[in-house]
Amino acid sequence: MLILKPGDLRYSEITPKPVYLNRRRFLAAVPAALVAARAARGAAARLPNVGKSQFSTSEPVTAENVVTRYNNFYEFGTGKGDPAHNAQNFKTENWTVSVEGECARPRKFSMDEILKLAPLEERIYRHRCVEAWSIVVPWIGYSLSALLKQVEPAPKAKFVAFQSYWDTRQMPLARPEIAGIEFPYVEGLRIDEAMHPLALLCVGMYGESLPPQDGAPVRLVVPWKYGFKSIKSIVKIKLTGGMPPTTWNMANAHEYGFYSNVNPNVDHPRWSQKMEQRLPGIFKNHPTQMFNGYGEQVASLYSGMDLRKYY
Ligand SMILES: Nc1nc2c(c(=O)[nH]1)N[C@H]1C(S)=C(S)[C@@H](COP(=O)(O)O)O[C@H]1N2
Ligand SMILES: [Mo]
Repeated sequence: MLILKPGDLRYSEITPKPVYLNRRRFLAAVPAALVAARAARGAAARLPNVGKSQFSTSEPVTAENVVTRYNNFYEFGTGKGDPAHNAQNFKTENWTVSVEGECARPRKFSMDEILKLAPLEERIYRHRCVEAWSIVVPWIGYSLSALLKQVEPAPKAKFVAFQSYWDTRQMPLARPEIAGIEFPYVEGLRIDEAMHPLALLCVGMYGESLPPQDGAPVRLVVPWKYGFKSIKSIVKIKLTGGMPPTTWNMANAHEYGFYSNVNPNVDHPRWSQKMEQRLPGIFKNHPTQMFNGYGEQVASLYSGMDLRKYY
């Protein structure tokens, strides 16, 4: 179990967290039946065979209990502590992601298939919310490009549209009149942004599968853009010819553009973006970097573009 290749891994067979904790405590005396136990509904589970990544920052990682208790996931409430509380019983079994649109081989992927598609890597990325708080997170996944290549994007595909799960029975707070945004949550990238190796299809963090409040079972992480581009709990990915609508742009186009690259030189209409609050710190005393520090890798995607106009 501990030495499975990625191809041997089934999402339903990932060791459930209580078993994993037990194993750490009683390593010598683990009954085989316990090791083989199926993941309980929604339980965090250890991901085996996670490689290191050349894209990781060496900055100190933010504590897991900070990152998993301070969330934006409006489907589960707008308070920072709401998702950790309200998403606990989020049911994600039999999850599929439909990848469709302008491509030769549109199809649905199960989580088992997604976990086998490419070797899992740990990527320690800076994450910068447009609200000016930031964290450093050891995400687990692989480049989104690996999934997109599976469906063979057509030359007509110029953008990629993403859609989150939405079900008001599981997410009673996911209503525009409560959350102030439309649902389902949607996001988008230009195709070259989506194919960039830094754009991460993320299935875990801190060595385990994603907890519900951080976007279980699969989300996007786009580290050079403001956090709201990193859409959670993805059910649909569509290759499109035109620029797709995005949730925060629809809510307030003046404040949130399609690109939303981290940029300390372009202020939000209501606050400066020059500095950030690195959690669990309480002061905005950490300088924000252009493209969140990923300019060397991604700046060429925007050469010749006026980043004040394309904010
Ligand atoms: N579906 C969905 N995805 C979402 C959001 C959301 O409300 N709904 N919030 C976004 C915002 S604003 C941020 S900062 C990040 C937060 O990710 P984290 O809670 O894992 O740190 O998720 C993004 N993805
Ligand atoms: Mo955010």
